[in-house]
This record gives sequence, structure tokens and C-alpha cells, in this order.
Amino acid sequence: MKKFTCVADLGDLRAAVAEALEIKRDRFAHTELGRNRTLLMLFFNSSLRTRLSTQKAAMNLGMNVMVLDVNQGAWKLETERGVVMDGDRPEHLLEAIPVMGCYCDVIGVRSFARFESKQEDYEERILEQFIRYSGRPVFSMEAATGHPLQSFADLITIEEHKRTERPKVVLTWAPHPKALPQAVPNSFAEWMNAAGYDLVVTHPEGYELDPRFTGGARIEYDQRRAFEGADFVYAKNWAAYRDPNYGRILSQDRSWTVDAAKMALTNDAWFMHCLPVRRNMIVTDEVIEGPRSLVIPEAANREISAQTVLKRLLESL
Ligand code: AN0
Ligand code: CP
Repeated sequence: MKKFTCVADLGDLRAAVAEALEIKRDRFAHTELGRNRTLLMLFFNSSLRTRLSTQKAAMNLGMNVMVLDVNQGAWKLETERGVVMDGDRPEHLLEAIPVMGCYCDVIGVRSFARFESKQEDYEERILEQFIRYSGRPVFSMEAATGHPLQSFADLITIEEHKRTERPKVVLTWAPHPKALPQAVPNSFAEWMNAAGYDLVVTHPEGYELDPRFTGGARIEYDQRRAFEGADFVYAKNWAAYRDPNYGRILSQDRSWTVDAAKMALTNDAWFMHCLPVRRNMIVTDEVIEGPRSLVIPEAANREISAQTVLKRLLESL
């Protein structure tokens, strides 16, 4: 595997999950694979889970790890070609990327949607430049339109907890005070479709996602109806995708918060969220602390998804 940005990069998904579960059984089985190999993790945005779980995964494989927070201590990077650089950004990405590539064997990049231009975000301009100019295998640690390490961990978690071959999985929008990217729901839908689950997406009108990710999923505007018979409820906020509202908040309707009354409509569903989560906006204390909450096992599986991806990238060196 030469890059990891979407579900297709893993090839056979069943084989990838089986490999992940094998790694989970013995995460120190490949400590020689990463010997004298260096991972560079580059963050344009904040992180707790991705930062720690990916570093841990790399250490499990025997790698050395360098972490750079671009906005804290590095030169501010210009990303557009052709601009006269007379502003506050002293370095261009087109030099910075190959330079960083000189110091490492694998690069992970976190670069969220900026919501300045839908085209720029959905072309994944930052991530694609890393793939093109770094000379190294690159993986996404959440880019503008996807968060594949999260979705891979979510898939592993569902495989560990499902009671039927093809569970009903409901992706529900929930309110949030800030405009958040579509990366997590995009990837989640893409991966659930690839896994062949019964996927239902529920959100207020106007929050439709890019159909390239939601594909054949059913869209249901009535959240309660969507929850009926659900085996898994995956909550997430996202800002509007469709024009002319791209990147905007259209609703903060707290009647969409996931609570115990709504969870009671489900088939005793597991509750999932990628974290960080705003309690009593996205989900009530009661549900997230309850016995059907999977948020911690989900976060734990981030180490496993990252290790599976890093193992495959190392094997291709
Ligand atoms: C980010 C998002 O919604 O994409 C990261 C989630 C993993 N969340 C926030 O910025 C709160
Ligand atoms: N879920 C997730 O990616 O969390 P962080 O933003 O803390 O890395």
C-alpha cells in the first residue's frame, strides 16, 4: 500500500479487518518491521486521539516518530502557488513538503477543511500535494473530506460488537455550536457502504452529504423513524455541504441531541461517536456513560487501525 486516504486503498476489506484483529491479538508481533524507519506526523489542526494512537501504533512496530505541529513552532506555510509571498507566511508548502520527505520514511497529515472554498477542500489540495511532492507514502490523519483511520477503527468496533451479519447502522447529525467538517460522516458512510451494512443517514433538511460518500444509503429526515430497529447509532455534527450554504451552520436544534428516549426506539443499539464530543449537545450524559456506549473501545481501536495501515505502508517500502 503506497498511500492511505480512503477505503479503496485497503483493497479487500474483510482481509483488512482480519489483519487488524490479528494485530489486536498480538500488537508486538512486528516490532522489527519499523526498525530504523521514521514516521513524521504533521498536524495543521489539534488532536488528542490521532496523535497518541498513531504514535503508539508506530512504536508497536518499532518505528521512530517525529511530530510537528505546523502552527506551533514551524514557519507558517503558504499553500497557494503563484502568490507574491509578502504576507505573514515565510515558507511555501512546495519547498516544505520535499524537505520534510528528506527526514522520514512515512508521512501522516492532518489538514481539515478550511471552508474557504468547497472546490479546494473537495479536491484535497493539501493532502494531494503531500502525495505528489513528498516522495514518501502518505496517510490521512483526517483531511478535508475524509477521516479513514477513524472509520477503519469504527468498522473494527462494529465487527466486534454486531449480532447480525448485516446490522442496521444509523448515522445521525446532532447539534454543535461550531461549523465542523464533513470528513468524519463522509468517511463513515463510505466505509459502512463498503462493508455492506444497512446504512441510514438522518439529518435536518439542508445537511445532505456528498453522494459520492453516502452512495446507496437511505436518507431519513425523521430522526425517530431512522432510529427504529437500529443496531448502531453513530452521532456526529457536520456543517452544510450543499451550495450555497457550504460550511455553514443551518440548525442548532437541540431536539436532535441523542438521548435515552430516542435510544429506546432502537434494537438496543450501541452508541458511537469519534470524540471529542460535546455532551448534552450531541449526546446526553446518560447515553454516553451508559452500558451501550462504545466511545472508549472505539478510541482504543484507533491504535489498531493505525497499526494496520502503518504495517502495510512499511511493507511497501
Ligand atoms: C473534528 C471534526 O469534526 O472533524 C475532529 C473529529 C475527529 N472535530 C472538532 O473539531 C470538534
Ligand atoms: N477522533 C479523533 O480523530 O480525535 P482527535 O481529533 O483527538 O485526534
